[in-house]
Formats: sequence, structure tokens, C-alpha cells
Amino acid sequence: MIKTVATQPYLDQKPGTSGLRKKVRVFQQPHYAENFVQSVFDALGDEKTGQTLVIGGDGRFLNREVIQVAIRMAAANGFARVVVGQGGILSTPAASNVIRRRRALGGLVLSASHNPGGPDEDFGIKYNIANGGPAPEKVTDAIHANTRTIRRWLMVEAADIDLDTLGEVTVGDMTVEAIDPVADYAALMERLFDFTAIRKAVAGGLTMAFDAMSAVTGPYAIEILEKRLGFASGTVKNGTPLPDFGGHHPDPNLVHAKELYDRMMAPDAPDFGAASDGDGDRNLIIGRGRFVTPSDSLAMLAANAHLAPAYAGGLKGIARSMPTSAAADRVAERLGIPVYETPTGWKFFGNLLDAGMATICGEESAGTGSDHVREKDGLWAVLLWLNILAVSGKSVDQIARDHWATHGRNYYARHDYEGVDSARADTLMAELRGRLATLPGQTFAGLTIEAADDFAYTDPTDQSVSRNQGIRVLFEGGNRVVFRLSGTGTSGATLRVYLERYAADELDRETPEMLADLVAAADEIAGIARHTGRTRPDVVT
Ligand code: VG1
Ligand code: CO
Repeated sequence: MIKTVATQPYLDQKPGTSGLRKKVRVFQQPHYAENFVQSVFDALGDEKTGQTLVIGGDGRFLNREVIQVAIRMAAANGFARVVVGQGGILSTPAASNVIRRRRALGGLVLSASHNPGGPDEDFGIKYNIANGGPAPEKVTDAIHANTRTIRRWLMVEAADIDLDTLGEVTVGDMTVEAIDPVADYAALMERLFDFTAIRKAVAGGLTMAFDAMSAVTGPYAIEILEKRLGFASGTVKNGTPLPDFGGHHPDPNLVHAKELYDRMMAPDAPDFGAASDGDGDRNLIIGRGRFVTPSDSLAMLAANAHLAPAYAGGLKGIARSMPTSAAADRVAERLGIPVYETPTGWKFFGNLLDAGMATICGEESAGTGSDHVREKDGLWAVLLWLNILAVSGKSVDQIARDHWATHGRNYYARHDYEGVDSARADTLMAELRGRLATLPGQTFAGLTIEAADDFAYTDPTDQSVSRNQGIRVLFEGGNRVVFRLSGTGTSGATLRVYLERYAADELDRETPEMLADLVAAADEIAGIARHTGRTRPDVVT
């Protein structure tokens, strides 16, 4: 029954920050997806025999086709069971939860996250390990090595299964079980948060707007926000997952979720606004008249998490990615708990969470989560905010102002230069690396550099080292600029410039004004205009 199909390696299958992401047309090349999936399975060795594999995706173009292929391949590679979301749907955090609850060996999450979808846009495949989290670098390195030598992939001859019907079918010797993608996840959220308190606040007039961006969180948000918490029907906008996300970027930032932003800045705005991305792991938080940066959201959630049942006993520690602002560090310091600074990408939080060293983690890119799963979790952040609003009785704006009054404010922005020629972007970074040693003591745009380095991380649990994770330039007074290249794009390079200024007072100023000298310094230091020909970023978040 098992068929061996001959193939040739593709040399561009190196997983990035979060799995393999390419244009759909690239994935449609003969054997392309199969090669990658087989390379994942080969990296698992004999461990997979008799085990369970979870498969699901964000519903984007190619999702169903790749799921059918992966099921036939899983059967040929010795798995005993595949658990798949009905309709091929599982948000990234829901997939993480299913892997953990079902004690699966791992899971394939099919998504290119916040990247657009459709025949001319992006697709992606990510492998998650038994703890529910993204495969660590030693696993992704093994997968990549396999993609470079692969000569065959395995499948069973079987027809497509009906992904839309719940229940079990057999493929080869393997059982495939289609599950409700929302049920387990919604139950988990009910255990973590005070749904009674939130329901009471909603009955008392608390209103919200949620933009699911025609991506995977629609069904989750409708079930949890409208059905279980009682928010008015219509609270969830764009709630049906579409293969092309309605032609939009499912990226919850002020550019791509501008409609929500405008609504939240209007005088008749609801109390709370939120959005999530393609695969449901990111969150955008906007109170009436008050945008909360993701870095601040992490800090404010950590500071108030004790108001939710799951975190009432306190936090073990906080972890943040290096480019994320130090706002969370100030909370950790006040609470007397450790803070960990990791490279960009959720895979670096897994070990800290498994070891019980951190409870809450976050990234400046609108990712926040906790030890309830091993992925960032968009709706989790929304529900923690709602729990805090309901129990404290405060508005988002009040919570933000109180927070800054206690901790000071980390003004923060990220400037993205997209679609830059890769060679030019590499030259910019190489030049910067070459000058690191000479930077301390020099002054740019009136700011004197205290230290500069290329961030390297040693995992405190297994001592594994990850180098070249972004260039940090620290100025006197604790202000900072970070430069790194994106590892999730599918064409050209994206230069990310992260800007941060700490203010102990001056708590109510405009961010662009507070960061103007850092923007000028960043351009002088890295020669952004000189290398890229750009005088302003494409996206500011
Ligand atoms: C970006 C973000 C990073 C995030 C990653 C995956 O990576 O900066 O913080 O973990 O996307 O998020 P990069 O390498 O492009 O900067 V998602 O929601 O796209 O899975
Ligand atoms: Co995502």
C-alpha cells in the first residue's frame, strides 16, 4: 500500500522565524510541499511510529490540498492517528492546545500567518513539537538538512477524506479524526478567565469591536465573545475565514486594521477594540481613544494578570523578545520576578515555559501568550484584557495611564522597510556589523552611543546558543535602536528598525515626537537611505 515517490531536493526550504513560508506558486511546484513534509517526518526518526499527529491551518488558499497530501504521507510514515480540524481549520494557539491535550508527537500548522493569502500570495508550513510549541532550532536545522538531500517521499494510495464531517475515517492503517476546531480551545479559555465577571460587565454595558480580518479567529471569536460572553451579535467583524482573507493583509496593525483604529478613535467608539491575524496568534489592542503598543500590552497584562483566575497566584517570570520594549522589565522588577530576553520568534519561549521559569511571554509584533499553550495567542490576550477591564472596572485608557504613572513610559515604534533588494539589505547589515566595535562613544543626531552588539542568546535550560539575532545600539539614558532583517517574508528583504525611548515623566506625549531623534540617529548609523534608497518606512507599527 505504501508508495515511494522519487524526488529531487529544492535548495530553498530553510525554515525562517516561524516555519517555511513561500509564495503559493512556489509551493505548487511538483513535490515541493511533499519534500518539506517528508523532511519533517524524516527528522522525527522512528519516534513517530504509532503516534498521533495534529494537522490544521488558517484556511488560506492551498490549505485543504496540502492537508490531504499530508494525511496520505502521515499514514505511509507510520503515524497511527491524525487529528485534523474540521474544514482544515485550527488556529495556531488551538493547534498548540490540541497537540498538548491529545499527547500528540507534534503537529503541522499550515499558515503564513499575517502574510496575505490567495493564488498569488503566501503559504506556509510549520512543525510544532510535543509540547505544542514551534520546533526549536535543532529540529528546524535537521529538517533543513533533510530538504537538501531528499530523494523520495512516502504516501499511501487513498482518496481525499471529507474534511467537513466530524468523526473518524481510515486512511491506510491510520485513523483520521476530524474535530471541532473551537471546542477544546473555548473550554480552555473558560478555565483561565473569569467568564462570569466578563458576562456581568457586558450585561452592564461593556462594549467591544473585534476584527477577525476574514482569517481563522472568526469562528473562535463568535463562539467565545458573542455566544459565551454575551457581546452583541455583530461584535465580530469579518468573521468568516476566506482563502484570500478578502484580499487584505490579515495583519492586525494600525495600517492593515485601520478601519478598527478609526472606529476606536471616534467619539462613539465601543469600550474595547481588538483584532487578530491570519492564524490567530497575534492581537491588536485599542481602547476607546487609546492604542496600546504590543510591548505596553505585554507589560500591562503582566502587571494585572493576578485579576484573572489562572494567574491569581502570581507569575513565575516574564519573557520577551529582544526587540520588545523594556516596559515588561519594569513590571518584573517591581514584582520581584525574573525577566528573560530571547531572540525574535516564539520557538525561543518554549523551553522557559516548559521549565516553569516564565508564565507570560510577549513580542513587540503583537504576540502575547502564557504557559497555557506553547504559542502566542491572540484571543487569550483579548480575554485577559477583558477580564482585567471587567474586574477592575477601569477603561483601557485609565489602565494605561495608571501603568505609566507607576512604571514610566517606554515610547516605542517599529519602522519596516519592505521589499528591499536582498543584496542591499545584507550589505547594510554587514556594514553595521563591521562597525559595531567603533560605535560606542560616537554621537549621532545628538545621541551618544553607550554600547552596541549583535544579539546572541544562550538558552538557560539547555545552553544552546543562537547568534546574529539583531543589532542593538544602546544610547546613554537607556534609549535604544535595534536593526534586524525579517525571517518571515517571501520576496526581497524587510528591514526592521525598532526604536525605544524611556521617559520617567512626560507620560502624555506623541510617540513620533519622542522618537524623532532616534529615527534620525538610526538612519545615520545604518545609512538606511543610502543603502535602500528609502527615506521613510513602508509600515510603522
Ligand atoms: C515576525 C515577528 C516575530 C514573530 C514572527 C512570527 O518575524 O517579528 O516577532 O514571532 O513574525 O509571527 P520576522 O522575522 O518577520 O520579524 V506570525 O504571527 O507571522 O507566526
Ligand atoms: Co500569526
